[in-house]
Amino acid sequence: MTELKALIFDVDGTLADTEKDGHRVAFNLAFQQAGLDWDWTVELYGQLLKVTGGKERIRYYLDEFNQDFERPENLDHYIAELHKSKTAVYTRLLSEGLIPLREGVKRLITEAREAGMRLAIATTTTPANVSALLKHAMDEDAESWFEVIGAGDIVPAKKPANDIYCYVLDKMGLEPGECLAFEDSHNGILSSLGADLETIITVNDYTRDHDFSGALLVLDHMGDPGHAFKVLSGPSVSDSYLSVDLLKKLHQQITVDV
Ligand code: XBP
Ligand code: MG
Repeated sequence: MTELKALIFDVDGTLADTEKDGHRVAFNLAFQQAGLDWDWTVELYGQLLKVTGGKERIRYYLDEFNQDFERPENLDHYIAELHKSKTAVYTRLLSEGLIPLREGVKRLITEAREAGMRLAIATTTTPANVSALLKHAMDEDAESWFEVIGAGDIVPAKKPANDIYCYVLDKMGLEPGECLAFEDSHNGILSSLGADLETIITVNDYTRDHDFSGALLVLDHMGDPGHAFKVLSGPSVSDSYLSVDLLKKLHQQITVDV
């Protein structure tokens, strides 16, 4: 039987609810700083999340929602600069402790480390954003807990492409069957399943109604002792929170079933 050796985590929406009150706010402040009147409301941002990656999302906004904007000659450069200032704002917001980790995240990651499990990150967000979140919301040294941090433009294609998960697996020298992935969105699970990774989903307000076909388990959150998760789809489990034991049991079931 294949042993469960590693856990690979998405960041935005999975480790923390970063989109509505973090990334969205940072985009709007960067737009203001650049003298733009663009306003990404909570509702509009939900539509913009269809496209992953901040630079890609700005371009999608101009293509689909703001065609009247007079584009500068070098649009790529303009977007890159705008995005740079968005990253500066976003990391500042994180350093002010604006975004906490989601329920159960730190507990599960701590338990996994103690159990000797290998840990990695696979995300489309900019590396500086991952560092800031881990440092300010998890632990001063949390970045060092993760053997590989696959983030941002390190791969040619962002999620829903499987590139970032393939990159992480390759760096770790692991087969997909030795790992579990954690995601929160349709684009995320397309990416992880595209790399043949069994995936556990924790939904959030933006992703609750997404299609999670193929997920191993869909939960409202990871749960904690005293605050049980709700299983939204998948096998019925008697546990009330994600623990290393439960992950091993789920993984064993898949390996036995195959
Ligand atoms: C996260 C994203 C990112 C962030 C913005 O998706 O889509 O684009 O919203 O980050 P996932 P940057 O959780 O699937 O990785 O602005 O740094 O690109
Ligand atoms: Mg996500």
